[in-house]
Order: sequence, then C-alpha cells, then structure tokens
Amino acid sequence: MSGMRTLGEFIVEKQADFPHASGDLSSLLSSIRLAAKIVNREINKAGLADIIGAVGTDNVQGEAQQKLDLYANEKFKAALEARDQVCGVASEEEDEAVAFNKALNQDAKYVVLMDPLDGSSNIDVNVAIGTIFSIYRRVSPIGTPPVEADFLQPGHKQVAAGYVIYGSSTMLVYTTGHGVNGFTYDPSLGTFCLSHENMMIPKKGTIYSINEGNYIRFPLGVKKYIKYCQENEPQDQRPYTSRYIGSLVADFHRNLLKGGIYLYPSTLSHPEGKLRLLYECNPMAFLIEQAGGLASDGQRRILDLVPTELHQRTPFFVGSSEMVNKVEEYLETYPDQ
Ligand code: AHM
Ligand code: MG
Repeated sequence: MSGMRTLGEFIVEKQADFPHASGDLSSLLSSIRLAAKIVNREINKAGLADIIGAVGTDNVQGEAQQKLDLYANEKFKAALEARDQVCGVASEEEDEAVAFNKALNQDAKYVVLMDPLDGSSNIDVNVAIGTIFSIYRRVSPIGTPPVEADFLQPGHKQVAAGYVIYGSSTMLVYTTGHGVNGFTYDPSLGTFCLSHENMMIPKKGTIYSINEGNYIRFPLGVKKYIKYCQENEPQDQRPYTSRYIGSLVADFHRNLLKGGIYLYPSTLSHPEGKLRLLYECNPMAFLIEQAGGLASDGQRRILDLVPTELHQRTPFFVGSSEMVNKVEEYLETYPDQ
C-alpha cells in the first residue's frame, strides 16, 4: 500500500500550510471525519434498520424532517463539541445557532455551519445524499459564548469547507483555501484515502443541472439560458446534457469532476431561491473557486454576500467558469419586467 495517503495523514501534513498553526483546525477536521464515518454507517443500514421516514416534525423551513437528518445533526454536533475546537454550531436542522457551554469550548476559536444531511428526500429511494460543512474563525472574543455575528460572516471569510457524499462510494472533499482534495472511504479499513488530489473543474463543461419542472416559474434570463444549452451547435458541443439528481452534493460532485453548471434560480414560489446561503451555497462556492470555477447569485459573487439571517436563501449558479459567466450574461441581457 505504498503511496496511499489517508485523510488523517493528509490533514497533519497540510497543517504546515498554515504558519503558526496550532493544530486546532486539524483536530476539527478530524472530528468531521469521525462523524462522517458514523453517519455513513447509519445511512448504509438505513434500509435494513427501518430508520427511514419522517419524524413528524418540520424543520425551520417547514419541510418534513426525516430521522436520519436528526441523527446526522446529533452526531456532527456531538463530534464537534467533544474535541473542544468549536465554540458553536449553526445547522440547517436547528432554528437557532447552538452555543457549546463548556469552558473549553468557549475558549475555542472556530464556529461550524452545516447541513448535516442534504437531499434527505432522496434517502428512501437509495439516491446519493451528503453532508455540507463550513468553518469560520469567530469574531467574538475567545472565552465567551459565540454570538450571532460569528455565524453571519461573508463566505470569503471561510477557513475551510467541504462535503461528504454518501453515494456508490462515500467520499469526503474539502478545502482549506489551498486547493480541493477528495478522499474515498474504504469501509473494510474504516479509512478515507486520498483519491482525488488537487481537483480542478474544467473551464467549460457540457452538463447543465436544474429542476426543469419549474421552468414556467424561472426568470426570463434563465429560460433563455436553458434554450441556449439546448441549441444545436455541434462545434460548441451543444446541445448540452441535462443531469439533475435533486441532491445538491451529488449534482455538484459530478459537475466538479466532469465540468458543468448547477442552477437553482429564484422561482415564483421561492423568490429568494431554495438553497441556503450559509449551509449550502457558501461552502460549495468556496470549493468551486478553489477548483477554478465560479459561484454566483446571478449578479454577484456568492462569497461576497453579507448574510443577515442564519437561514437566508439565495439563487445559486455554480460550476465551470465559462458557463457561470454565460448565465450571468443572459440574466443581464434579459431582465424580468
Ligand atoms: P434539503 O436541504 O431540504 O434536502 O433541500 C436541498 C435540496 C438540494 O440537495 C437539491 O439540490 C435541491 O434541494 C432540490 O430541490 P428541488 O427538489 O426543488 O429540485
Ligand atoms: Mg439542504
């Protein structure tokens, strides 16, 4: 097994990228790695254990919450609290940010924002789902409980971000601002191994991913862009291929590897779009920029948006740089009345 690098080894090795690194971030990433393994184990037995199914409560966005969402939320929170590197967590599954009360946690310098189980409507049909995480340095003083401002930072302040995809194999993909690396889980060893080093998205791809069922409700520029994707221009490799899983992590992961664009625009029923800036869009935007792509709300860079609310949503266009530029052009050329 010479040459094989585990995620644990890689994290330690990369600590040198940060002058004066104290190892706190490395330890934090190790907590995420551990929680990912625990959640992965549970997801893989979901069918067997009959754990699937809505719990009966709705989350803050009024969507039915399923058991595995809650399970993942609890496991990630517990893993993050246990290692004392995090003073608080904000989760898509919780109305309010959670402050960790132990003194050791209050001495910690990081906060984590996460979507513990994204795409959870796909669990009971055996389709890939994911965990998305985003790490910031707190702005409030060390030794005090975290405050809202710690969680409401613009995405360009992220220290690290990543996702776990629970798919045909399980992978953990993350960045600390020095490129993007992907690790595939070997269940027989219980180890994530470096499988995708320095991931880069092609500048231009041939895949577009959007819930086209909402077409009639899209902004005019998005409708026109979809038609552009479907035009017969063989020298430009159009028509493009349409691929949409309905699981952001899985759609994003495929497009990252192959080149493409994922779009979740505003619609009549979701004027702000559906995806959450803090738990979904910012971490994916950090990753895609690190991989050479772009993320936009249609006009502005996602990472520059200044959040005002924890559960804020935003239209989201992410992927190959030339494709994101093109959709921005269409939105500018064809504004809605
Ligand atoms: P969730 O956080 O409730 O799981 O919703 C987010 C999911 C994304 O994974 C996915 O890209 C999107 O919602 C799909 O939405 P739609 O079903 O409207 O196409
Ligand atoms: Mg989600």
